[in-house]
Amino acid sequence: MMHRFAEATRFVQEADRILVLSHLSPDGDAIGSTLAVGQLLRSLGKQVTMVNDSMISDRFHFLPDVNHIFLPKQIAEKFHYVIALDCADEERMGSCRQLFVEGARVLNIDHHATNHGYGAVNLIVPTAAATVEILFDWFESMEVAWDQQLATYVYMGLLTDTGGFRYSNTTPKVLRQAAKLVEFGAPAHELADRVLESTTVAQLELLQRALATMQLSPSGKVAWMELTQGDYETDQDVEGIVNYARNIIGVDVGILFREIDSHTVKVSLRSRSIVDVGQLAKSLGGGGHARAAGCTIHRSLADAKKEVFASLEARWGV
Ligand SMILES: [Mn+2]
Repeated sequence: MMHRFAEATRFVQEADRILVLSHLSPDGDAIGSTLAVGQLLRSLGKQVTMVNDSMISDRFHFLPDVNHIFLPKQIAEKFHYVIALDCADEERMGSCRQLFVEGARVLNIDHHATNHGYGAVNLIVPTAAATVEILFDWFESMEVAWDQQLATYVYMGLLTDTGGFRYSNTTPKVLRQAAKLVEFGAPAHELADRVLESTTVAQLELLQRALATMQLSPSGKVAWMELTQGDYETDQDVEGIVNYARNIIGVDVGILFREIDSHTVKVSLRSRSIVDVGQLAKSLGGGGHARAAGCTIHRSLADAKKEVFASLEARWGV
């Protein structure tokens, strides 16, 4: 890995103007890694433009400099050097790709097992709990001077991608990194409170509607909920709802079916231990991790449900 870090460092050294981006509908790891790399590059005297395809969820608005992450349409120039963070593939960048010059060099830093290495330089570590875990090691290899802000960004990614240090990706290494980040000044309690323990009335009302639709498969191993058009206004309100299905004792797979329009359904998948929902999502044209994944199915809600249940039955017998 050390020579990969050196390659990444060289990539940064040879560029002066760098576009930093992450995946659409960014989560805490995507936003934390974008802001962390932005700060690192500025400290090295580089001109940095941070961009994301989607609006940043309100819950992250307290993070310093988060208002410097722009939408692609707000940026006029095009870039020769791009750092892509937490993006399993180029589609996940959304419209950010319009800001690349033809043949732009990409540094691809990610922890998704499905990432095939679309960059000129690739730092892909599928065993990492979060993209920020890789950044932590890269920064250490550069002997970066940590401050509270940088520690906050990196901690944010660890916190959210491990579900508050509860998921199976919470390794001793993650906890050691987290401990160091708290020593560097990351406000652990405040971050958990703002990001994991806070909700809006709209979010609770949506949860209420979703819970009212909860159903269990005959085996008791699959639980699902559905939201139809008009149930919700923003993607951010939907975050986390799927976990309520997976959390039921005895359930292995929790699913949220979300109707976007009469022939498009977004499917969020969570599993406890048996079903690799990353593989399931991939077979349906999506992606993700073994325990958390998603896909979009271009069918009616009823047909999308049939398709997912048929795959689960055929491949995992649940
Ligand atoms: Mn991630």
